[in-house]
Amino acid sequence: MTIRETNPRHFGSRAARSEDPRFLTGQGRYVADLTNVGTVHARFVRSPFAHAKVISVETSEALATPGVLAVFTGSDWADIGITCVSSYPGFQSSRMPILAGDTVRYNGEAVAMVLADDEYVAEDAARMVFVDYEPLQPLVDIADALADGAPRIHEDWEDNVFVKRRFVSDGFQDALDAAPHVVTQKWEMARHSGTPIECRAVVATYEPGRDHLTVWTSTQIPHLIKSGLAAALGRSEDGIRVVSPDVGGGFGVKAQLYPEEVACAQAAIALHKPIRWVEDRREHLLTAHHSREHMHEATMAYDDDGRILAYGVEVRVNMGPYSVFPWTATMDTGMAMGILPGPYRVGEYSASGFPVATNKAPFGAYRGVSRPAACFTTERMLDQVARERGLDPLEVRRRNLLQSEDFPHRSIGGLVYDSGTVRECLELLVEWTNYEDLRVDQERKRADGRLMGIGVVPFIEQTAHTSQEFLQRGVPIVFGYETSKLRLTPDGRLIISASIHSHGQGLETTLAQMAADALGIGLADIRVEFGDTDQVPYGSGTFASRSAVLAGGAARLASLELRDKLARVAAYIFEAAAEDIVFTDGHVSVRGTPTRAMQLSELCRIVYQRPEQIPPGETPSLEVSTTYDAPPGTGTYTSAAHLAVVEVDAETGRVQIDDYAVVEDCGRMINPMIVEGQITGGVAQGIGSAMLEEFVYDDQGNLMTTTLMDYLMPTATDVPRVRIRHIETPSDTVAGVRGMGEGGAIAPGAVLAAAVEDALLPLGPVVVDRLPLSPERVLRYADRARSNGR
Ligand code: MCN
Ligand code: SMO
Repeated sequence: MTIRETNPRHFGSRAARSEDPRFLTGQGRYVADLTNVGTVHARFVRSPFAHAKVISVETSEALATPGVLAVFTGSDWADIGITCVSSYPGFQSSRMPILAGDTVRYNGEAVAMVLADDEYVAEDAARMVFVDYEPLQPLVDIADALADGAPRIHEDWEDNVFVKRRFVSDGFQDALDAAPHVVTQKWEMARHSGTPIECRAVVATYEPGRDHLTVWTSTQIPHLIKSGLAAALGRSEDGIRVVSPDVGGGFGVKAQLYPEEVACAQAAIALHKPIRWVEDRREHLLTAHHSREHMHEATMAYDDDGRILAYGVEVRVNMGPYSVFPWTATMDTGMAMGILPGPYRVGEYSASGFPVATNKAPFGAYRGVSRPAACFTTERMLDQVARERGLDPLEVRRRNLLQSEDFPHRSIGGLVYDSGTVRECLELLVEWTNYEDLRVDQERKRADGRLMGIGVVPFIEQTAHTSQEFLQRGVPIVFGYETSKLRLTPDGRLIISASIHSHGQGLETTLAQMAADALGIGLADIRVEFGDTDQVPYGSGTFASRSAVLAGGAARLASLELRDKLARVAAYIFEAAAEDIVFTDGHVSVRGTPTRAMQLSELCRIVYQRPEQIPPGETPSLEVSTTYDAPPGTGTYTSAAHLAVVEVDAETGRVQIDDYAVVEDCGRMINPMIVEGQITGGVAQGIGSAMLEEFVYDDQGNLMTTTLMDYLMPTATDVPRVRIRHIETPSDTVAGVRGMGEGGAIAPGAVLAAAVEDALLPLGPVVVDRLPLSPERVLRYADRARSNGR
């Protein structure tokens, strides 16, 4: 798409984030800040068992507690639930209850909801709901659920797999059979999640006179929550308004409909009172959807030079018991099957995907969705090839990477890579970090008995996934587009209403930067609003690194249309040609005739308030709504390469990250400072995934890590300064932008595992096959390396 250049002044600048003064001075407005008169507080009674029959729920003592208004149980709402069915043939459907009925299927599943006029009373009364459980055999791990004779999570299912999918290219088996070398290896990534600062929170009100429900909820996807609530409650969408105010981090965790949202809405309808539920951290760790628990069995056939001949992966993901809305239970397996070939030439490919139902908490999105696991497996496989062929890991990548001229590339995983500079990113990274010198330094350190390791990983980040991609994934809602509505006020200020949302990404700033230049308007004169389904156009929300491309693209297109209209009006007033009207710094003038000029605000006032002065046939309005659907394909792809240098202490298991460097190409950057912030934040989360974060369950399916004392997140001392350089290759989207919000989190697992494995090499060879690399696990790898080295 070609777009007229619009005198870039704000687009591309390192503008300070306009939302930050609000956030940094404690003036953000979150769901928990809402105070409605007469609010009723909700607490949930949650199952202490992973799998059990619910024999009875005794509520009378709780109900007798002064201040308690109501207690709901599964039998009250037996007909309400969340169902999300994939269109893949054979998909076994599940219904996520709002409150569990006769069976609980994970530790923490809500069994009853207690409503009281005080939060503490609600909490105390929740302890007086007595539930009689009959424990059933829990299916904790993937192996438990797949074992012969395993009990079924859902009685009407044939087995515990939501759906089995397989892809095998025609020549795969022959290539495998004929290959001179084959490596096979199992890879595992621990269950963890996004863990935003703000936990979930819901306030719901119901006006019986209008039969109207308003639900404030901390979500990334307000319109989809509305659709999901309408379906779950059997109500029409016009009777529901969903508002998501400031969101204190989403990271994917807030990109699905939760039973608590439905429960609060239903309680508001039942009681005709405002209902408020603010999740605590324990509930969050226990029940806000988890992610990442992948197990891959990979086989790679390669030639003497380390070139990939065939690649096969069986992907199993521990999904918990239910298919979540709107993603379905196939989100991670489907995405992995598509993206595993990554930026490499893979001629023959086989992939199977088994989303496995278990008695762990439900599984949803987390920054990178499946790609951290896919990147981990593919990159770790290449590291094994390198070692077996006696090649430098960098060299193996060079031999297999797609070249610039290979793009656009239809991957054997079924994706269409629009363009890419992954090779250029890798070469710049290698040159910039003096890779050859790092290897020399490593030799010197090894001679001194120090364990230094280097990991290097190129990858592509699929972003702004299009309708085609979502169709391919079999999800019930196809999210390919977004809408931005631009309105100029009579005093010349611009309001952008966007269908996406912002939860820390800086979109209040960057959407303004996308629209500012066409109208010659300053960022201080632009307000961006999101999150209120009554106020902003329909759209699916912020996930899949799509907001810059889709909502930004829509804002850009709308700004050009508004400019055209203003130019026609100004041309009429100035008796000039519309092409000669220029917009700069809040002024409208005729090119080359500076005397014929007026303030933008004056022009806007004329349109709205002196319609007799505008050209005949023009409407007195300055409002444009534009929907942008990204170009066909499966999204626009960002290229990147990450490098880490670590030093391992084999006595304590401590891994010190001495350097972390990133080169990426997300096309034209709207705001390089924000892009760098996104990369740094993503890498910090990736370091958490790689080194620390793990939901540990015992063999009965009880979650052991329910506080931030035992679920460890990275802090400032765990994250080095991330060094970043850019390449800017425009894509074919509006303004040449590619998404990038997840990329930082995709590679760190693969990079750090490679670096640790490399560091341990002087002790002996070992395969670092599982994350996170806790000190305990590093010590085990060191022991294994020593015994392999003997
Ligand atoms: N940007 C830019 N130039 C580009 C591309 C992006 O300036 N070429 C800017 C964008 O304008 C936007 C930010 O970078 O301000 C991220 O843009 P984009 O890649 O479009 O991603 P989204 O805005 O759609 O954000 C979603 C993405 C996802 S999927 C997760 S998960 C995640 C992430 O963003 N969650 C986050 N980053 C997060 N950052 C914060 N602080 N909080 C979260 O919850
Ligand atoms: S996990 Mo991001 O919300 O796609």
